[in-house]
Amino acid sequence: MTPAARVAALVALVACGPGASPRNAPPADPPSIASAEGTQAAAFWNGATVYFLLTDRFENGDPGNDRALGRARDAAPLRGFEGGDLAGVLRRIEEGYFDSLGVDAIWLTPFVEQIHGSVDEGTGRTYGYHGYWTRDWTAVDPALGTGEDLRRLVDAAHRHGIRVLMDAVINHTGPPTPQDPRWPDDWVRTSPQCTYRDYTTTVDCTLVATLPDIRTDRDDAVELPPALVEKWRREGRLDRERAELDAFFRRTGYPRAPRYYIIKWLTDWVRDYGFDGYRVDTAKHFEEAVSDALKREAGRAFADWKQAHPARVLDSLPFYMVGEVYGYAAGQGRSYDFGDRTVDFFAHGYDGLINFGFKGDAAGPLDLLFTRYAAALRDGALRGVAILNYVSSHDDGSPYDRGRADPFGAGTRLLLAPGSAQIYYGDELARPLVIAGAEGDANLRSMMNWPDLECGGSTAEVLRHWRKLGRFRRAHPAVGAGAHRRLQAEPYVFSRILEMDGRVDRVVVAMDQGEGAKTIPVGDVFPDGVELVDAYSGATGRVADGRITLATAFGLVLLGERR
Ligand SMILES: [Ca+2]
Ligand SMILES: [Ca+2]
Repeated sequence: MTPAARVAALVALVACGPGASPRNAPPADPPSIASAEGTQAAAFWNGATVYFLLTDRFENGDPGNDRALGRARDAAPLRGFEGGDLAGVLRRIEEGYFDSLGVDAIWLTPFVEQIHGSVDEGTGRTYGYHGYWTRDWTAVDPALGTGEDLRRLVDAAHRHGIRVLMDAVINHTGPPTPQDPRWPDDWVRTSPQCTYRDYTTTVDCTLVATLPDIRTDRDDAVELPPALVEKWRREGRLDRERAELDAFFRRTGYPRAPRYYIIKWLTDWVRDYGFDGYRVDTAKHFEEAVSDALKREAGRAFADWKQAHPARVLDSLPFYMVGEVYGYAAGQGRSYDFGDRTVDFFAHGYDGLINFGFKGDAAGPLDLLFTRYAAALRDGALRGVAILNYVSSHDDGSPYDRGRADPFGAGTRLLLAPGSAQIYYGDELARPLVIAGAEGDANLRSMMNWPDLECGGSTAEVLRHWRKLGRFRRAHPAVGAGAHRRLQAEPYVFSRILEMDGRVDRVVVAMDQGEGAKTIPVGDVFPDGVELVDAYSGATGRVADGRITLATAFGLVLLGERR
């Protein structure tokens, strides 16, 4: 791929779709973050918008699967399966909901088969509706749909030029219950519980009391758990699964240790369905060798999928892995401190990390945040890697603006910040984060508030705001990945410029403007005579004397060249 083609792929994001010529990445090892391909990938992902949703809580596309597995209806409020499913996500993809928000990638909560029973961790009886309580890594949970539903979802997303990130859990199994036997002792430990004092008390321990910790440290061979053997025999696929495992271990030469079984199962979804990346759960609770191997095998699986489906390949971007290192903040650079040891997760398979510092940074001066983030990502400690910013999430009980007092301001901050933007489902509809009767994280996970949108009013206005920003972001990778410069302090005006191999994307953003006529300095970003369009209002004008005058009804102006 020539440098110019690489830039075209980066800048013309929307143009990447079915029918684009396949450019298969070299299959062997994933590119290192220091490589040219890695730099291109970091620019893409920092400019990208990722939509994170809980499949069970987004849209019920198939009421026929709501009672799958006969799970009891005895959960505490918002702690059982609520009916959302893969068919519901597919429906929204096909109707263009994600396109309308400028979404580049959808991150689905884990869809693999969950425990059938429930546990109470002190916040009420809870089922595995969230997907983080695995029972079988090789099956789709029937309450969310079928393998065919999953295939349709990924294919439809790709047709829309949208990538799909799978949520990969490797640190723990689901909790044992009367219906869900504990995995054998050579697979898991059930004590001690993590105390987070140092590396060992974060890694070699159970995350919470109920979650058996996979023995990711072991290298000696283990047998398949008897319960899984029995399940697969019942389902008529035991021989096939065993043969596939034999082939995997023969090909890779890995020992038959627990982590490699799970890596085989996780990467099969990539090879068979074409997932474009992983969001890796609880990344600081297992050894770096695990993420190294997971990335290596996922990269191979992705290359295999591309080779087998040339017509469906989006472009040459390599497999992407973003980690959840709980508490990591962009300000920490590349060192996460366990107390007795620091780890550079970016050197162990992760192209990006979730930025738990954004919500705090976003509460401070905006130009300070923008200046620091852009500098770190472009020329500083985070050069060549990505961060994923968020204002709310599924397990952050102290999000930015918990009361949804200003969903417009939250959208402006998130979607104009350097780095990837994570829209958590409902951020764009001001979905409430405090729910009467709900305990703990259930507050953050209500059913998507589509009815509020149908009512119009302020919810529809909030969505319009997020859509304009999201589409501006998608059209202009400079927003998330470009160099930042303040052009005026008050009212605040700034520019972002992304140069890649001779092609340049430029934007100027003006905030806190009054309604009506406004004059915005564009510095030397755009030469006199150039016609600019304001993506927020649709107004156009020409630059004269280093400024542009427009009349719009809004305080926010999003300027780029008319294309
Ligand atoms: Ca359903
Ligand atoms: Ca662990």
